[in-house]
Amino acid sequence: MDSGNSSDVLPEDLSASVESFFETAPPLRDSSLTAQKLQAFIDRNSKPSEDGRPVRVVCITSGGTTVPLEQRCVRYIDNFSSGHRGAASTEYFVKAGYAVIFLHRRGSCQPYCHRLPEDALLDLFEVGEDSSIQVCQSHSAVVKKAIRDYRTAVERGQLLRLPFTTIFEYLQLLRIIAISMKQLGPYGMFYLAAAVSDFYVPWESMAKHKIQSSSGPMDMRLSQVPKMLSVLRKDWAPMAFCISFKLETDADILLQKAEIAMKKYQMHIVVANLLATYKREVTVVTDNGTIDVRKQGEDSDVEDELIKILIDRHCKHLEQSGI
Ligand code: PAZ
Repeated sequence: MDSGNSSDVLPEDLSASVESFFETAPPLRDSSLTAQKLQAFIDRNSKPSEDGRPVRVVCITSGGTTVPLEQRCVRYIDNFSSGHRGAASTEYFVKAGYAVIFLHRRGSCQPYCHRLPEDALLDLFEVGEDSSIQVCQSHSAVVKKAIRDYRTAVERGQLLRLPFTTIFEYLQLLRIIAISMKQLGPYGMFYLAAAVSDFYVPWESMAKHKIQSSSGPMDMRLSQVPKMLSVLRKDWAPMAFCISFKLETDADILLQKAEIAMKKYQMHIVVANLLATYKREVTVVTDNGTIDVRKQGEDSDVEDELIKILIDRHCKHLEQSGI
């Protein structure tokens, strides 16, 4: 049984840096509207489903966070992530009956849309002689499927999309989501695939206006972003099932780094992937071994296999939680 003994107190220095991060971050725009939408989504999905079983809810994070260098931001540091993994994973979780909170970078890949042809949007349509607009025959099957799948997910109340751009927005939203999901206990899951900045410029020490090149070469000191995974596990949603991702470029250190992250942040699973191969293979790292997951064919997604394994582990987590 997961006793929630991950809810030990946080080290004092971490608590202080977390508090200072949130106190000094620029406030979220529309935070009360977001909180309302989130609560309505969680309430709807806290009720048992038609088969009498409680709905499982997963928060999927997707895309990279930015670190602004100026308060009126012209320049920023970015993190590598197209959002493809998060978008594809959302579809597989929805198909398996989960409700998904899709916390994504604005402009990154979206569930169902990313299946559409990569052609320019306007190449998908044609204007008929009567001026009606139609999808070109060559693309109609794929467009119909994307629309149907998307509408079904939304109509069944299985998909809530929340956007972020900066590290400040991302962490504030993650905190609101996690605290709202606490009530779901072990039925809640976090699938943290976003590429999150490790360093940032605190808002109060950030240049207010565009940094001028006429001032010559620039020296910049970045602060460390507090390790929020610990806070998520210990404080925000201690009973939830937590999966984080580890991306490396050096195969020799990947598994070791994933195992360290798993222990340090008390993750249930860390999914390890290499920049050179992450689209076709990942390794699931658990406290009792590793599982290599590969995509099964040219038209398949590695996420299809991955999500099956994670759902199986989540079921075991529910059993161990005495549910
Ligand atoms: O978004 P994407 O499909 O282009 O890439 C996914 C990924 C490589 C960002 C993800 O699998 C991942 O490893 N995220 C965590 C990155 C990190 O270690 O910070």
